[in-house]
Amino acid sequence: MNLLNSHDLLRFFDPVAGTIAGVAPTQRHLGDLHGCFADTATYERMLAAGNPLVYGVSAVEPARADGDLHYALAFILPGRVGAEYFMTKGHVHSWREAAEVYLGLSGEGAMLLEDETTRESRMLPLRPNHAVYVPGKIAHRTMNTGSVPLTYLGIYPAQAGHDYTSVANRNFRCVVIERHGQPAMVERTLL
Ligand code: S6P
Ligand code: ZN
Repeated sequence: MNLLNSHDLLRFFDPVAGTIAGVAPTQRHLGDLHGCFADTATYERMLAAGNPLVYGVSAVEPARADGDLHYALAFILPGRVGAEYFMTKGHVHSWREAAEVYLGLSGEGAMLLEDETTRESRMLPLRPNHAVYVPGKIAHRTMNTGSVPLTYLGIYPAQAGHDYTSVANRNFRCVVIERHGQPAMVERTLL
């Protein structure tokens, strides 16, 4: 097999829309985010009034051989459930050792990282000219903290996979809320 023909060598993306030409985004609506928001009363009220689109992910995942890379361009729309910013479901990689690099492209956001074992949490900014390194074994979730769509690119090993279940079962220890006009990380149980 010719190596140069077996890979998806070139793609064109829109850094403001957060989409890749020829790739249909996987769409996540508010109803797909059950259990993510600490303010369940506001979540249920918003869901009853409609089921808005929250984010979309366009993944380029052509091959799965050792050493291959995958990448995904994502957008998260601006919005909040109570004080909590619109966010992704969040996951840890099925192959726990798989790290990932996020590059902020447009808008303003934050990433919540959580060590699976110690549950130590960090909040990091994600915006243009910011690169966030997500080490292996670290659960990660992204939120839009601004007023326009947040877009970013994530690059990860082809074998990484997504484990949503273990994150959904124990949830992130912290949530990111707007406080005095700024993103702040607080313990979920304190909200
Ligand atoms: C994949 C990478 C991102 C996320 C995207 C959506 O490893 O971390 O492309 O898939 O941020 O988040 P989630 O939690 O719905 O996959
Ligand atoms: Zn990931």
